[in-house]
Amino acid sequence: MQAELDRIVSEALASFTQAPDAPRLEQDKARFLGKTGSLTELLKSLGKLDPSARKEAGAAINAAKALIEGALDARRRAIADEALQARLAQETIDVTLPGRGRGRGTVHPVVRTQQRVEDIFRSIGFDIADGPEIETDWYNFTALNNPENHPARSMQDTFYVDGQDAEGKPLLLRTHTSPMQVRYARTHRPPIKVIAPGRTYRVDSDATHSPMFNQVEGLWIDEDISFAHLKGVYTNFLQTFFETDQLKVRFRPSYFPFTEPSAEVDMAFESGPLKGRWLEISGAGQVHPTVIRNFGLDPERYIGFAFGSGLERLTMLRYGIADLRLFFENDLRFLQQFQY
Ligand code: 2U9
Repeated sequence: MQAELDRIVSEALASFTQAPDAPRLEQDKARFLGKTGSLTELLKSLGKLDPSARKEAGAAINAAKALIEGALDARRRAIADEALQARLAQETIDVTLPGRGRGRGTVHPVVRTQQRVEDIFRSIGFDIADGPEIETDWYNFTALNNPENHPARSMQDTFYVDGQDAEGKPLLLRTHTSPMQVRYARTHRPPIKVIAPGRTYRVDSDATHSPMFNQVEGLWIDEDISFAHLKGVYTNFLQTFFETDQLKVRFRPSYFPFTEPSAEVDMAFESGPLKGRWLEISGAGQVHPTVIRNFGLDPERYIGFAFGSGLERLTMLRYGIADLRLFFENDLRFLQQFQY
């Protein structure tokens, strides 16, 4: 009996050691400890022995069983440990590497200027208009008192696109944001107090002109809005936008078909690197009676002012940017400087 047990134990220990993985180990276990395993068969045969021999043999079998189970457990742990070590070796991560981060985008500086302008005018009760970039001749030119033969209407100055309006006239890319205000004024009752920011298009391309640029125009129409209101509102706007009271504004007589009288607006910083230099910043004036009539209003009753400024120009002066083309090149080294 003992020889038989020794043989089974050494056979079990040898096969456990050679088992390459957990499934094979469990199969091997069944050969010794399973229902028909060799050790189990020996246990079953105990019944045939007389009681004294049975006790001795039972103790010997249990000792052998304990040896086998101990070896089995040790091999199970060894296999699990080997598997863990293999996974760890394969899945090494360098926990000292910096995180990848997702990179935060920034708002384009010209868009940021548009947001600032909107915030300032909203704070004094102006509405913000929106409208189409493809316009009709009437909204872009006629409503604004441009004569039929005005050079701005020529193919040299304006981008025309395929298609035509109800009058059979060709469609065009708006050359200013004014048509948005005409649309707004024709659908709202006075007081009309609105700004219209957005993209505009002109056939023009050099160091200081881009075929696409952004404008903001403003319009305030009521029964008693004067040039004095224009001077107050626009001076206050510039001082808020540039965050300084050290800023002078002057209005120089000029001409536009849609305003009468008309003015060029200049500003000069009283401190800083641009100190004392007059800079053209905008055009403005009292809205022409013909334009008021095109709103569907009586020019004998309603009067007010309008102004127009380039958003790229405002942005360049605010940040000290010398070259307009930087806005359109999408160079991240430039754009990333405008975080806020
Ligand atoms: C309506 C009536 C009148 C808007 C005005 C200017 C003068 C002007 C330029 C500034 C720089 C265009 O971007 S720019 O090149 N604008 O000089 N704009 S008055 O007058 C209006 C607008 C809308 C209904």
